[in-house]
Amino acid sequence: MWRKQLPYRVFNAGSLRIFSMCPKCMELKLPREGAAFCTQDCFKACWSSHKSVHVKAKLSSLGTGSTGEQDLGVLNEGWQYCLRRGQSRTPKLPHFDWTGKLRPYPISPMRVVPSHIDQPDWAVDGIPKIEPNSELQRVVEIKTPDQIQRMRETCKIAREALDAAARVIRPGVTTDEIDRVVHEATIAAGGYPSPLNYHFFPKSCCTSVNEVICHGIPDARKLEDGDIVNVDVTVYYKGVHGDLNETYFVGNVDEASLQLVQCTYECLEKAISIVKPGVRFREIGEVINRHATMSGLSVVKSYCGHGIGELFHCAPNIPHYGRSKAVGVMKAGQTFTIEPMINAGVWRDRMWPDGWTAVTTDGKRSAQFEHTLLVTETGVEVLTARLPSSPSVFPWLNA
Ligand code: EYL
Ligand code: CO
Ligand code: CO
Repeated sequence: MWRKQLPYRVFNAGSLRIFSMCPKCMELKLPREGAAFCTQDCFKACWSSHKSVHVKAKLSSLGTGSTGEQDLGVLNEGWQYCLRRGQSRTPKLPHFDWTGKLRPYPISPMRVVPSHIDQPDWAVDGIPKIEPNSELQRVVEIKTPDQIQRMRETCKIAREALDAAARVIRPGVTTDEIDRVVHEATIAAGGYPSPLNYHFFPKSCCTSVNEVICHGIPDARKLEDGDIVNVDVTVYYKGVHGDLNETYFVGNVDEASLQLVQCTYECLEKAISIVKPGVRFREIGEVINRHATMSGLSVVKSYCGHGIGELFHCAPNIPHYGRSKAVGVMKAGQTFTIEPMINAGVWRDRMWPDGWTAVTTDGKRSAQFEHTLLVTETGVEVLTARLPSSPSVFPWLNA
């Protein structure tokens, strides 16, 4: 989901960021990325675990089985602490007025994508270069038959990676383990997990538990009986992206959470059912808002659906709330996502100190479903539709 106010101000600061460099890493000529700390305080807070980087680097320089993978592990070790300027995720929790019971946990080193896989332009340095400057941020592209065929293939890979994640969800599994499954399913199919290093996002998918609205970072927290967890997968393959997500039940979930997740599923289905040439984009939010409010639920306003194709995010912007200022009408050949986030309590969102995790301000639960869609001459094709092989995890879909 894309923030209505594009977060470029925040993220472009990344390229201008002034880091504190670890002097020992400089001496050992270790890669800058692993040696950079957002502040002196962050460096001090991280020292007890960071210093192992020097030992590992010395070992690998002595030729004790130095592989590219080990080097990348060293290179990325600093990132789990340096997610945002002055904020450390672990081992010390930052001061924050947490809105619910959930807390951040440590995150594992960045996963590696084999070099034979075609990467989007942010994979190396975290900064998308084509996307923000493209005219496709303003005009909605009509895809060619070749682009559409490639998107069908990519979306199927994304669907299968999400289904693989759904199959491992149960109490005791960490969200990092879900990320590993998504990452491996994606690269096994020859794709790149689009979120990985997108604006420095450190993982291959988003996992959003309970009061997390979206963009939760997979971490060491074990899923608990009664949790709900959204898994959001985007794959880059043959030069195009495919984006979808679903919210799953962990063990036995209370009735209110069942209602929340089912209503959110229905919101997406109802929105998809109106898609055809000539319909205003702003109608999508009207349909979603009507169904959610009828069930006593609220619609998140800060994050929207988006155009997708050779770019991960482009025009059109698709608000999920009512009375929006969204402009334009749908035309055959357009591709975009619908990804409503529905809250059990109030619609307002806040961001965790990590700069990514969006949570409800009242700490109540939030659910989401997402599809990538193609407008056809007669209606809509759901490019990320469930497959005969998809696991049956939603009771309302069972006959
Ligand atoms: C990474 C980058 C801030 C995703 C979507 C992962 C998160 C927060 C910066 C949109 C934007 C997924 O469309 C998306 N999901 O459906 N950023 C995304 N990230 C990220
Ligand atoms: Co999306
Ligand atoms: Co998504």
